[in-house]
Amino acid sequence: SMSEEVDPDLVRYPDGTVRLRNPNIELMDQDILYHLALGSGSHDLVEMFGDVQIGQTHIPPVWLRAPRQAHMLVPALTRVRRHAMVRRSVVGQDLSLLHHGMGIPSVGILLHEVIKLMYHAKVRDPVFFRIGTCGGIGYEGGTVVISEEAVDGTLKNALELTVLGKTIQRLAKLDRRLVKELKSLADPEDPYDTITGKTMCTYDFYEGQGRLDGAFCDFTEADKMEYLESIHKAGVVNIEMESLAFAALTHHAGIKAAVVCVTFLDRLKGDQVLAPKEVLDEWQERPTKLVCRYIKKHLQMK
Ligand code: R2B
Ligand code: URA
Repeated sequence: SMSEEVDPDLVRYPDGTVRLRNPNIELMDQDILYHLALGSGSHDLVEMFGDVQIGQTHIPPVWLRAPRQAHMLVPALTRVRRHAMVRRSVVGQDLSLLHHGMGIPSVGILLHEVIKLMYHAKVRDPVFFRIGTCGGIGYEGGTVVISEEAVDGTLKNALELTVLGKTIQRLAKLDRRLVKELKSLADPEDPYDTITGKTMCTYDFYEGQGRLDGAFCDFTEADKMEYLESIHKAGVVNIEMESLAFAALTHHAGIKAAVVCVTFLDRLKGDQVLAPKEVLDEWQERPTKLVCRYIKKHLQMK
């Protein structure tokens, strides 16, 4: 059965700190956030992260080299393990999580631990962003897409996961006001479009996204185009591989979240990512720029 609307009292303490929907955690002596290389016993998480307001995941590696954003980013702390790197910026209250995984399982692991990190650190009303790349449906490479909601490959607005042998569903909703605010921060002078729409999230880059150029392909180009045109008609503007879990798990946790991705190609025109690396690197800075505008605006208010 589908998870219902989230009751605010279930996910927040009166002071705005994150309340976990898991009674087990507070009964544990310590909680090891294995993939973040942090632990509630080994680290003073309140001291380290208690003032965080904004969290970003899946920031492209180019972030580390983007000179215009460097002032946002001097790391106060870095922890590296297999999956993720946590960085605090000196300006303050934002937290970047660079992770190199791809797809729903990877971002799901990360979100469990980052949501728990917010709880242990007693962070108030955090806002999460996923920044990344995608294929556009009818939009040329370099277009910035803010997701209105995430849907799976059958256009269902929910994440399905199997728990104890049963399939459960969690609504993949995103914050509508945050979408509007981000859209308003797009600069008309930007030499590219910033658009909003539905984001399709798939379990595969090739067959799962209707590509003709994988190791396998059991459909025709006409089948592919019919499918892409049909999802385009249904309001899908881009396809990527993490938004469903990101939207569903943040919504379930009652955490305000947004997904901002840049298109690397127009899937109505092809399957291969043809743009040169320098061009892709510049495109990847675009969602980061938009989110930086949001961060600057909100941190200045404090
Ligand atoms: C976008 O790009 C990756 C696949 O190339 C995947 O992580 C995603 O969502
Ligand atoms: N990422 C995806 O998941 N799909 C694309 O087409 C491009 C980037």
